Amino acid sequence: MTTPRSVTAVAHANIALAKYWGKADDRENLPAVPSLSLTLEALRSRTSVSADASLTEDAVSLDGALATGRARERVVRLLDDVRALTETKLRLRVESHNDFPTASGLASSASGFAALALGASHALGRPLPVATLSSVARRASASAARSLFGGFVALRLGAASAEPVLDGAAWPLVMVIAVTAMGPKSVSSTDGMRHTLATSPYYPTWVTSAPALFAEVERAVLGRDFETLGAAIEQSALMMHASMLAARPALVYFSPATLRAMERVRALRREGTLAFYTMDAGPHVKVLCQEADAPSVAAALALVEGVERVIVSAAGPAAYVEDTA
Ligand code: 2P0
Repeated sequence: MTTPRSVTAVAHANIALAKYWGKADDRENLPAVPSLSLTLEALRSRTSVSADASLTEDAVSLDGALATGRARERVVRLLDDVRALTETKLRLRVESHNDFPTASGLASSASGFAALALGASHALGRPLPVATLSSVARRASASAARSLFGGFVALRLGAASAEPVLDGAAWPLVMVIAVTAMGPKSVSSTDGMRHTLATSPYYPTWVTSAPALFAEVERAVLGRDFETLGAAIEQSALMMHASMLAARPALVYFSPATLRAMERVRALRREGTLAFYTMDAGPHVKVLCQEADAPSVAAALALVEGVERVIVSAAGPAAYVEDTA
């Protein structure tokens, strides 16, 4: 144990290659399906946390604005988990910044809660094992469990925490993100999952099909088999979206630009460039390709009508503590 202090923790966002959608246990926030993701270098959350004995409650600021309501509650609940594990009662001052649009389907909750869990345990002077931090982050947002680790990361069915599968440097794939709209998404992932579970006749099929797809994605990653990986990640994303589309009312995260970008990726393949798409709870299209093809894939996506910006990212590192004050 060390003394409480001020720290800045950094965590990178991750994009799932085998998707998580749906919960087996709402209270513990345990996913109903296994997932496997790639942590991304280009998207990060930087979270400063300091223990402050003069505070009577946690002070939370997100991207420069004081957090209130549900956003603040989720942060405080995570901090309560870290306080319970570190046997401290100190209140914390939290300032978190993302270097990409928040709540737009670019996984801001994943990197944000991962950085928060790491920063809080260090600020309280009791760094926790990474598996414990991953489990704490999972309770706040299941995808956040994966952002404690770098490269290819799995959150297995029933597991409390995520685990690394393959180092990013061992297979240097690139994710090209076609940002199609900057506005906040209309339905949060948590609400969208609840709605899909409650009303979609395709949800049970998604849940029973996902483990085999996850296994195929993991085998393809370990075997560095890009064509099999690509086919499996597209099916995982589309099967997940099919479950949402069959909900009542339908949950549609695609915009016209989403469909245009997907078609551009299929055309790239017809032209001989291997690239594969995945989409999350937002309209952006994330395209996985091999390193040498990244410039041409990025150039092609930038020309798609409705694509506002293209972000090119290599695999990113595990979450880390940046500095101390
Ligand atoms: C994923 N997504 O595997 C999937 C694919 C979006 C689509 O994890 O309710 O913010 O906080 O556990 O982790 C986004 O959902 O949801 C997500 P909660 P989370 O990346």
